[in-house]
Amino acid sequence: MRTQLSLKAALAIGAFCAQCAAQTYRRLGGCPTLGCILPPDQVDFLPGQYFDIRVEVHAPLNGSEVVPGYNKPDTNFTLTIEKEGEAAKPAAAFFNIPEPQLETWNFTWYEDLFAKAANTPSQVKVAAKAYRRVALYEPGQYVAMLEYQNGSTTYANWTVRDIAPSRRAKNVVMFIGDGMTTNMITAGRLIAHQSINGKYQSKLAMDSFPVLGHQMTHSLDSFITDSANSASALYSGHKSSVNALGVYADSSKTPFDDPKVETIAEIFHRIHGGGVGIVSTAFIADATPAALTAHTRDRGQYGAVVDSFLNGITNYTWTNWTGPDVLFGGGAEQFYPGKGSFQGKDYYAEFSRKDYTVVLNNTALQATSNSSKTLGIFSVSNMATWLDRNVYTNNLQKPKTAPDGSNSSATDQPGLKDMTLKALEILHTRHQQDGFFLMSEAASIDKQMHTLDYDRSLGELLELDDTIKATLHYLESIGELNDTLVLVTADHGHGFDVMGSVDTRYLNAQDTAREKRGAVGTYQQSGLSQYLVANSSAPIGSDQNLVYSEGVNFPTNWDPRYTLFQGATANPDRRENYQVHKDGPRLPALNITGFSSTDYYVNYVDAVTGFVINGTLPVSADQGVHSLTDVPVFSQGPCQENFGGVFGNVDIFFGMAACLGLSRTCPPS
Ligand SMILES: *[C@@H]1O[C@H](CO)[C@@H](O)[C@H](O)[C@H]1NC(C)=O
Ligand SMILES: *[C@@H]1O[C@H](CO)[C@@H](O)[C@H](O)[C@H]1NC(C)=O
Ligand SMILES: *[C@@H]1O[C@H](CO)[C@@H](O)[C@H](O)[C@H]1NC(C)=O
Ligand SMILES: *[C@@H]1O[C@H](CO)[C@@H](O)[C@H](O)[C@H]1NC(C)=O
Ligand SMILES: *[C@@H]1O[C@H](CO)[C@@H](O)[C@H](O)[C@H]1NC(C)=O
Ligand SMILES: *[C@@H]1O[C@H](CO)[C@@H](O)[C@H](O)[C@H]1NC(C)=O
Ligand SMILES: *[C@@H]1O[C@H](CO)[C@@H](O)[C@H](O)[C@H]1NC(C)=O
Ligand SMILES: *[C@@H]1O[C@H](CO)[C@@H](O)[C@H](O)[C@H]1NC(C)=O
Ligand SMILES: *[C@@H]1O[C@H](CO)[C@@H](O)[C@H](O)[C@H]1NC(C)=O
Ligand SMILES: *[C@@H]1O[C@H](CO)[C@@H](O)[C@H](O)[C@H]1NC(C)=O
Ligand SMILES: *[C@@H]1O[C@H](CO)[C@@H](O)[C@H](O)[C@H]1NC(C)=O
Ligand SMILES: *[C@H]1O[C@@H](CO)[C@H](O)[C@@H](O)[C@@H]1NC(C)=O
Ligand SMILES: [Zn+2]
Repeated sequence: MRTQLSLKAALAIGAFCAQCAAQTYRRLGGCPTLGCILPPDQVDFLPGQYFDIRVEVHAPLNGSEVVPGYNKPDTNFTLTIEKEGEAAKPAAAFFNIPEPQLETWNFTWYEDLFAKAANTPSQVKVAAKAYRRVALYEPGQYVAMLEYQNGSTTYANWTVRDIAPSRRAKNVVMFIGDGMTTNMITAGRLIAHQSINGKYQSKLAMDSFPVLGHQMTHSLDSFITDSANSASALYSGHKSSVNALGVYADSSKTPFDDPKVETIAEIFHRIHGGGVGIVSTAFIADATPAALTAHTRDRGQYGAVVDSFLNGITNYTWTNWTGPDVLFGGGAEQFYPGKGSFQGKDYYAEFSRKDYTVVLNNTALQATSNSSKTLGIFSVSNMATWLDRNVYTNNLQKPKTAPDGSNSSATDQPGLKDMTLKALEILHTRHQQDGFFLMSEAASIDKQMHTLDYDRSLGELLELDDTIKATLHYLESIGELNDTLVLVTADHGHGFDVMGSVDTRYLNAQDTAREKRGAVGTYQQSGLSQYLVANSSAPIGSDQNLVYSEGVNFPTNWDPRYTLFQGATANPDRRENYQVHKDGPRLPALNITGFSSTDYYVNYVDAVTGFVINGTLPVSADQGVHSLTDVPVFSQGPCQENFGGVFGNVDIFFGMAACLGLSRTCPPS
């Protein structure tokens, strides 16, 4: 009795220390105690949404969490589920599934920076079970209880939201400006729209949306998120850990067995047989597009991600996903046969075999039928930026970027607007009755912000805005605007802002760094924007054939004498001259021969006329990072009222799912 009580007390103390010591390094996110339930405490579900449950019991072998006399995990743990007001039942009985097999493994983790520096990982032994593809149908409160090690318990309180299965929107178009903040939108508006005496003569398309909200982007186990984690929250209503796509991260070795949660694309297809479009300017296996169909805790499993687009999750009983109607983006290296593709297979051929039309350039994209499923892959890696496709076009001459894997350059790439409009044409043609869900991502707002290329990042943001404008116009022309919920949001931010302007002629004429800094003008010396704004209906970079009521707005001059004094707060060592990089995207920092290859220094040829500014990040970082800020949510169409105010990123999923009528409050018969 005494021993047992002290063991229980020791387990409690171990759990307490896990929280206080392991702040930035964790044994397992979402599991502060030695008994883990995933999905963890405080999560919400859509009625009828499929998910897996993972339970793990941990026995620390060394490190700060060791419990005297406890060096192997209890294998006789039990999980019960209780619906509020009803009796608790063993989980397998509750879900009417066979009791899962016991699994065991071990893993190591670092408790803090000292442990990492000394290479003394703590070891943990694990006993675990996974309850696969279950669902909760009746709205209300549920308590999952894990009892382990003779008397220790972990609770997870779950809420099944009270969402009626009625459908209000036929279609959803979700725009994601990756990394896009209100500060970036403000800067984009400044350089692309004319104002007279402080009054704008035109505004962004986003500015016209009737409802504006803010979403909080925190993840399950860190307050700064990455795009995998945040996309999972946006599409599934479940926050996760950095690098995880559509799963809660467990501690097992394989990145494919983690407990999954069903995404909006999968549910929409399963319930309504609706059309799904996935469009991105990133390599298409990247996190934001990937999170719609992939279920892995490692976003780096690019080949498997591409396989999941086409085949869904093949190795577990999961949904009846059969591939999107439209998949457009970059990332050819995961498609042509070779070391980048899943099992070395030719994924152009795999898609063709399943009746996809495959297009590899913009000319072919525009000419292709509106009625077939279509795969469009337009470059190796990320697609070229708007600025390089439209202004500094020599930068498209980059060998080995062609999507066929040859040595040639990808010179005929569509922009986000071309891809999005074609996607809409196909989705509309194929899904007149059941509607569609389209996710369109401006990925390089984030990517160019990471490498501190503010001009390219803002160019991408303006291209997104132009795409939004064209989308609203197109939806109206086909009579679908009133039936379409249109959302514009981001997945997280970067600490970017504009603080004034820079007289680049003065800067270039000075000799020393301290003198060059005198070129920065703040407050009244910031003056007015010197970026020239096109004021016609067919300015640079626009599609001449597409008629809008107002002109699209991009600057016609990206190299004025007075530029923006702009920057982000998290940086590697870098040089700044506050001038557009005409020779291609920036490379602010790199590793230098003769020094440790994991330390990054200023790239001296980046911004030669500028001056060195030392970084704020660890020297192992060669680019900027994400930040804490809430990000905007613009909405219009059916259910727009559900997206005003301040809410969590997961609420976007619940809002879209509610509007599309995706909840099911009783099991399929
Ligand atoms: C396993 O747990 C059950 C109840 O939770 C208990 O009745 C049984 O004795 C335990 N078995 C072992 C081997 O500890
Ligand atoms: C961890 O697991 C591996 C393989 O499953 C095994 O060889 C090893 O002995 C285990 N380590 C500990 C400390 O249990
Ligand atoms: C735990 O034990 C392993 C194996 O002996 C050792 O390598 C590691 O440094 C130990 N960790 C701690 C925190 O003591
Ligand atoms: C579990 O704990 C109770 C008292 O807390 C004790 O009587 C019992 O022997 C323990 N069982 C095991 C298997 O340790
Ligand atoms: C979880 O549910 C249990 C049982 O209903 C309750 O006692 C506990 O307060 C709840 N915890 C939280 C954080 O809501
Ligand atoms: C799924 O199973 C197949 C056949 O065993 C295997 O080839 C493939 O690698 C597995 N996929 C993943 C993502 O693990
Ligand atoms: C575009 O792709 C088509 C085949 O789909 C090909 O015939 C044509 O040459 C390509 N054009 C360019 C500019 O690469
Ligand atoms: C696709 O639809 C658009 C808009 O309705 C139309 O202009 C275009 O000709 C169609 N393309 C093909 C190949 O049918
Ligand atoms: C769309 O809704 C607006 C406002 O409710 C209405 O004036 C308009 O006629 C509707 N258009 C169509 C095509 O239904
Ligand atoms: C550092 O640079 C060298 C060549 O300059 C390259 O081979 C190496 O991979 C780089 N290391 C890292 C960590 O990027
Ligand atoms: C500042 O940056 C330069 C260039 O990368 C580097 O040599 C120097 O060590 C940095 N200073 C500090 C304090 O990191
Ligand atoms: C999943 O596939 C879609 C499209 O083929 C069907 O419309 C759905 O009815 C189907 N769902 C189930 C549960 O079979
Ligand atoms: Zn990013």
